[in-house]
Amino acid sequence: MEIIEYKEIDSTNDELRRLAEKGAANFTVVTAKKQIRGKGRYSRSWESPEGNIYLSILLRNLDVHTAHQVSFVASLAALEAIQINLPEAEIRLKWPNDVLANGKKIAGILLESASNSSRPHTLQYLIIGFGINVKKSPDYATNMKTLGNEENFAKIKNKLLEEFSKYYEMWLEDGFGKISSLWLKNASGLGEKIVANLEEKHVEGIFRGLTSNGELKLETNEGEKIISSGEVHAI
Ligand code: BT5
Repeated sequence: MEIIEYKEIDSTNDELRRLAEKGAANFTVVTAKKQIRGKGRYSRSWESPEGNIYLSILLRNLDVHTAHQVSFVASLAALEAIQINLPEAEIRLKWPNDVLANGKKIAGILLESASNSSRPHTLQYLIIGFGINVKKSPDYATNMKTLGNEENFAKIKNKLLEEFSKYYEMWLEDGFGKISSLWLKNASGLGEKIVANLEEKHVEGIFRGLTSNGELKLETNEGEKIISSGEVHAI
């Protein structure tokens, strides 16, 4: 595993994409102390001052149909890396890929992929970007320092990479089943009423779990609905 560290970069995901286009190997990692244009999903921005962790991992040769399941692998790794430093806090996972500490967002994960025109069933690469708030966060979110830990960046990063490798191996060997049940054990809002804000409408229902492929199962007044993308909020 090669780890490339920057003091400052536009976005660790963007840098890793540039390196991937030049042939960077499977499991190349990019980290930065600060990002100038940190990104969330749907072109949102990710506040990225110095004092937090910004880390992206490159994976190659994944199946197009199951690659999105790596977001659950990544969430579990982030959970472990945060929990070890905040043993007292309640760490929960929010579909599809947020990590909450005592109910507030402490980490976000962004998956970006590139397809392969000559091999349409295999991704050319997948980039998994982690933003973990260690010392700083926006007012509506939280960070490790606020929650009382003695932050040690190297320890958190090493734990994140170690746990990611462990869960990734588990996923490669055993498929999504085990990962899914571990994720559900730590999920926020299971059995509770939530609303999924899709592009054009809002769907309300009880969060009943995940499908075998990682979609969200909602029990609504019109029966079970499967949500494969979008936003979910507790109501
Ligand atoms: C995410 O997006 O949660 C994915 C964030 C991924 C960031 C990492 S950092 C390393 C790598 N390089 C990048 O450029 N990105 C990845 P989303 O679910 O769309 O959430 C974005 C929303 O979270 C924003 O619209 C804000 O409301 C909120 N937000 C922004 N900065 C935050 C922060 N530092 N902590 C908590 N919430 C934040």
